Amino acid sequence: MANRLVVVSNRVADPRKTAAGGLAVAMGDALASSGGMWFGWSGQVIDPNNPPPSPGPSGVHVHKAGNVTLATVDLTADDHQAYYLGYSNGVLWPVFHYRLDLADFEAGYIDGYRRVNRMFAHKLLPLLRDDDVIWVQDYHLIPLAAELRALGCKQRIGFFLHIPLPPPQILSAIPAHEWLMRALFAYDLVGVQSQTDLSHLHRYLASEAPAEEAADGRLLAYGRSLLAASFPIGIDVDEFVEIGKGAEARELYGKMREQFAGKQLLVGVDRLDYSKGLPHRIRAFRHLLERYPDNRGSSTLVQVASPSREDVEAYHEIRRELEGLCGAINGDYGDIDWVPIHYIHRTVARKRLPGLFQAGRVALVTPLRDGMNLVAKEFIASQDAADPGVLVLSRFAGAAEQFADALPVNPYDTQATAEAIQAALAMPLAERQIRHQRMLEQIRQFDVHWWRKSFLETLMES
Ligand code: GDG
Repeated sequence: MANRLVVVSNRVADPRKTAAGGLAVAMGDALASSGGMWFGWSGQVIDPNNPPPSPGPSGVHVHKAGNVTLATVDLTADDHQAYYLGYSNGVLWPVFHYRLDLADFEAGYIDGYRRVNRMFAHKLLPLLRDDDVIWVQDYHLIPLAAELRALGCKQRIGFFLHIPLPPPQILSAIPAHEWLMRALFAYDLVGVQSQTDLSHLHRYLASEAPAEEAADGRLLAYGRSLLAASFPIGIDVDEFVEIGKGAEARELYGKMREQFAGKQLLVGVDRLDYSKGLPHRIRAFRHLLERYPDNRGSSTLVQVASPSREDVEAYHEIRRELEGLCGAINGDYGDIDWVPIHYIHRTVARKRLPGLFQAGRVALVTPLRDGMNLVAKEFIASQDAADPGVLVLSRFAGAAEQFADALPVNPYDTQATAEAIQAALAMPLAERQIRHQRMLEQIRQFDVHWWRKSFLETLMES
């Protein structure tokens, strides 16, 4: 692509550094291959009455990272509270994950959300070139294109939603839902993770706008047209395989083999987030020990729950609940020489992560809702094809649309989940091999390079 790529997301990461995962990896890959600019929040919260030395008259910090320009802006404490904690993570994140019960529709939040999106547009516009292609990421920035268009921006702008898009009945509980969904029409292309999400968008617009579908599949509403499609995000399979061959991963694998010799290991790796279904998963594991006592003394669950958004209240509760559940199982079932659950509330270095996946016989990926879930793909990429582990996967993860060869579970049904875990632990080698081979083909075909290329090509043709 000859045009310069400009990625805009809430946070920005240096693509040369080994990133923490998820979005950072995908964006780093997209930018590093073509060069370009990455614009977003610096991560700094400032006091407007006592600001730190200004980055310049524009208020934008600009750094070069190889062939990528990183341009970041600071947020005031009020903006951080209303835009980031309040609206993005206190309204959009819970509602888009079907958790209306956790949403806090306080009126002031949406003002902050609009204010920061407008501020982003004002700071970004002077940095743009005529032939730039702009790719906006995720729920923090839904109205950004509308704000840019209001300032006269004519460049192509695409949007990708990394989290699920809920059904119309849930979406329309957001007081400003119409404004939010109308804002999507300022984009030239809107991408979602799954066919399910896409069908929800169509149904919402058909009933609320109401939109009509044109012959070419575009949605016509609000006097405009919208091209929307699903682009399931993938991982960089080769990169993950390479990390898996590195010293740090091999060392962790070796240690785990030694520490858990003769045990069947189940692994879970998630941000500590209520969407990931961790308490349900722990209850299913308890049920497994109850229903299939042979697992006592022989099966161990290693659950990494990396700290996330600790300044949002709902996250404190899930942490307490999880600690209570794990402690109770270890107390009730553990023995001097066997601990059922190793629960780790820390971030494991990315270079070590494949070692943990390699040691796992079964991966538990059981979110209550997930846009995609990259951990499922990283687990498959890490397995030894000659003796692979089994993926137990929630039917409510976007990844479930791609993985017919995982063992599907309804995470709310803890008994059935326990049965699926037992089936995974008992699965014969030949079946494990064939399932793994087919899932590996999937993640290789639909990897992160495919995701980037197919989104950007569609945007350029739009
Ligand atoms: C959002 C959507 C969508 C986790 N713990 C550690 C760690 N991780 C890494 C994983 C993986 C990434 O973080 C998590 O990605 P997920 O896809 O599982 O989930 P979200 O963070 O919620 O991401 C999701 C994704 O965006 C991409 O579109 O798939 O549905 O919610 O890479 O490995 N990495 C390290 N230590 C940890 O402890 N290093």
